[in-house]
Amino acid sequence: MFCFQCQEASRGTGCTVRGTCGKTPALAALLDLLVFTAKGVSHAAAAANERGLKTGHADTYVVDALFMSITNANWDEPRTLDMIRRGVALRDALLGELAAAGHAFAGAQPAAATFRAGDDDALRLLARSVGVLATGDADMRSLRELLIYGLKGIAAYLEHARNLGHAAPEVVEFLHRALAATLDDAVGFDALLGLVMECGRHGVTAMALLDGANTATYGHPEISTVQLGVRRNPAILVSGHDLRDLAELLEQSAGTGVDIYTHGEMLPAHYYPVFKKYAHFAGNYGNAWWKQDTEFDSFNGPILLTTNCLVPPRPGYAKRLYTTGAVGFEGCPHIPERATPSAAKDFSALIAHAKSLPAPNELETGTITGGFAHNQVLALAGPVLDAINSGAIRKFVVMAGCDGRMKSRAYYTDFAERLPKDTVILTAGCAKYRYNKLNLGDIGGIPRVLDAGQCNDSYSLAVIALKLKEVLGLKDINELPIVYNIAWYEQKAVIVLLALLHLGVKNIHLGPTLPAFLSPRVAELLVSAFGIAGIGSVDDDLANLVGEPVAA
Ligand code: FSO
Ligand code: SF4
Repeated sequence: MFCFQCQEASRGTGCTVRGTCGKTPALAALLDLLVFTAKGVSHAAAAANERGLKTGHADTYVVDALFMSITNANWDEPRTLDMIRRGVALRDALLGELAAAGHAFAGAQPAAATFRAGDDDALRLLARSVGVLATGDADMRSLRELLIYGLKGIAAYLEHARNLGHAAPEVVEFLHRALAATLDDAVGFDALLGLVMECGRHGVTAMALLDGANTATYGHPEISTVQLGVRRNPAILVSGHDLRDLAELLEQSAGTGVDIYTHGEMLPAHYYPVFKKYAHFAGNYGNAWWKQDTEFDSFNGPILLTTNCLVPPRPGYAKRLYTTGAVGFEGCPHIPERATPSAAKDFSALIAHAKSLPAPNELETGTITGGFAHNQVLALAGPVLDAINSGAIRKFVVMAGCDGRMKSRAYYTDFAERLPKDTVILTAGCAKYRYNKLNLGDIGGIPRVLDAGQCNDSYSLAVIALKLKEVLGLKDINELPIVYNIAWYEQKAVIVLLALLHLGVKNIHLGPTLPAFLSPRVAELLVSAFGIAGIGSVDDDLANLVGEPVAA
């Protein structure tokens, strides 16, 4: 196997024996083949789009396939094989339609568009030859994968928006075109780089789409206090990012005596007005995704994973772990898709299961505050501007992104703790768990950690920055008193980064390590064009980013 798509790539270069995440070579190969299949589908769909043919099934398929291949999402080999077969059938149907419409592809067709879905053994054999290393040139491989990871992030956001009935056809068209381009040796370094940058533009659209879908459906996030302790009722823990899954579970569990808690990236659901009306929406339990192996154990009740990150479950709670959507794990019950787009998923099995189990063991007590998405922050624009103008707030530090298990991520706790008192942290994503329970105080009533929400809500931070730029009358987003020290882990963070680059943000610090998939040439390009840098010591970075003197 060879995989280098996430921040925990072994030795900072790539996992070759087994994933740091736990992915086996067999699963890694099948996920490679799934992406390869999606490329073949997109190859056909891009041609169909050019001819004005409808590609609805291919659109759904490619979004789902890419989402399933994201780090810590789908761990289920039979399900992956099934998905590969479905893709081949879809691709061939689309190629048939194209032929019937008189379309003739120029030149030899890529293998992704022609391979046959043989038996499982044949697919597993093929899977071993279609991975990342199939692109021999290191720079081309780097750009192709950077583009694909950005597309995976877009796919995740499109899937969530689709679940709420929102679509962006132009982004899906790009997705097909860009994915197809990764099969085409005629698309050289510069053209690929152009697609990577274009991907950032579509990333902004996809995040705006999801923001619109979430807020139109569940209201605008507002300042909220979230309980960290537990009640005495049996309960269900919900993790991942899918708000519609949570909404349906809340509705179906109301009045059953079962409480609902959030874990990891579901925490920001507490900020939405629509969810607050549920008295049994009890609070947040635990921390970021990588702590689930201990925290799920002590929760006692069933757990619903709506998206990544799912860590391979320990035996202690595997029997009460349920998956749905893109996420899956062999042996764990999977809640099926909606029968129709307007139908609800059926969570009755989880609710019945919860009733037979004890209440959660308490991990901590107290509260945390969040809900500082763009609408709420802009509602506070007056006091925020006053604080900036008076110098009470000297700098905003964007510390959005992901958390992970690497010990070196203690840097972020240290950095947050040692930031001067006239700075405010803007955050989104599970990165916040490194500092959201510290008592960092406030500046004239404005908390020093403003949590906008999930990783996709990084969009909110961009909206806030653009609004600040406008009201402060600045020409360039980089003139704002905002610096960026972002933590990344998986591919959704890649699209957030590309989106920020598209918006013109420069000098982003990215850690705890730079992506293994950036070849020296591609990394150098990002450094020279955008000033991207890694992280150093907390002292040096405080000095660089907020002008704090280096400690003696
Ligand atoms: Fe975290 Fe995982 Fe939201 Fe990611 S839970 S790491 S970027 O999947 O999606 O921030
Ligand atoms: Fe390694 Fe990350 Fe790939 Fe898992 S997803 S195999 S940890 S690079």
